[in-house]
Amino acid sequence: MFEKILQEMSQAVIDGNKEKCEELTRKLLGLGRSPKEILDRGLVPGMDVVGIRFRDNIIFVPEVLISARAMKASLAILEPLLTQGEVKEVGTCVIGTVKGDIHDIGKNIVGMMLKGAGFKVIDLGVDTKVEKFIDAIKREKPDIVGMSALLTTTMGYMKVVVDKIKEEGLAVKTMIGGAPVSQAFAEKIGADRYAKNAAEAVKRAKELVGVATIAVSDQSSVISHQ
Ligand code: B12
Repeated sequence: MFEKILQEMSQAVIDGNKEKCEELTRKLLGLGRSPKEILDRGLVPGMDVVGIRFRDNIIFVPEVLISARAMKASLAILEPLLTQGEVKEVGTCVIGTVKGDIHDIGKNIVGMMLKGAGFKVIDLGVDTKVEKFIDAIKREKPDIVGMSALLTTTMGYMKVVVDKIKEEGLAVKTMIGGAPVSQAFAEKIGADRYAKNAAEAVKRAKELVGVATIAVSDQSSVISHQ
C-alpha cells in the first residue's frame, strides 16, 4: 500500500501536480511514514525522472518548473518535521547555491536536514557571489560553508569561493554538493568535504565540527563533543 502511494507521489512530481503532492504527503505522514522516506522514495525518484526527460528533450524548462513547484509544496509540509530535531546547537552553517546557478531544491533539503541535526543554518539563497559568502562568514562566524551547484558551468565557481576563504585566512570549513560534483572534484579544489545527498551532508558536517554520530536505523544522533 505504501509502495503504491510512494509511486503515486513520484508520478505527481513528474506530472507537476502540486495539489496531489500535498495530499499524498499529508496522507503518508498520517500513515506514520517518515519525512525522509517520503523524500527518498517518493519525491526524489520523481524528480530523477524529470531530470532524465529534461536531458532527453522530452520535456522543457516550463514543465520542469512546474514539477519543481510541486516538489517544493511537499517540502513545505515536510520542513517543520525535518527541522525539528536535536535541541543542542552543534554548529553554524552558511549555505548557498553558487553564482550563475538558481537550482535550490537540493540545497534547501540539505539546509533542512542540517537544522534537524541541530545546526544553525544561514541560507544565502541562489546565485551567490563570492563577496556574499565572504561577508556572511565574517558576520556569522560559521563553522562550515556549504556550497551547491547543479550545473557543470557553475561548479567551477566553488573554487573561487574556496580560494578566497584561504586568501583571507578565514577559519571555516568548506563542504560542497550537487549533481555534477564529486569527491574527486572536492579534493581538486581543496574543499574539506563532499556529500552526495542530504543525509550524508549531515554526517560530514558533524565530522567537521567534531561531533560523533551513531546510526540508529536511518537516523543519526549526537552522542558527544570531542
Ligand atoms: C529542477 C531542475 C531545474 C529547475 C530548478 C528549480 C529550482 N528551484 O531548483 C529549473 C527549471 C529552474 C532549471 C533550470 C535550468 N536547468 Co535544471 N534541472 C533541474 C533538475 C531536473 C532537478 C534538480 C533537482 O532539484 N534535483 C532534486 C534534488 C533533491 O537533488 P540535488 O539538487 O542533486 O540535491 C541533492 C544532492 O545533489 C546534494 N546536494 C545538493 N546541494 C548540496 C549542497 C551541499 C553543501 C551538499 C553537501 C550537498 C548538496 O544533496 C541534495 C539532497 O539529497 C536537474 C536534473 C538532475 N538530474 O539534477 C536539471 C539540471 C541540473 N538542469 C540542467 C540545465 C541545463 C538547466 C538550464 C541551463 C536549462 C535552460 N536551458 O535554461 C537552467 C539553468 C538555470 C540556472 N542558471 O541555474 C542540467 C544541467 C546539465 C549540466 N551538465 O550542467 C540538468 C542536469 C538537466 C539535464 N539532465 O540536462 N532546472
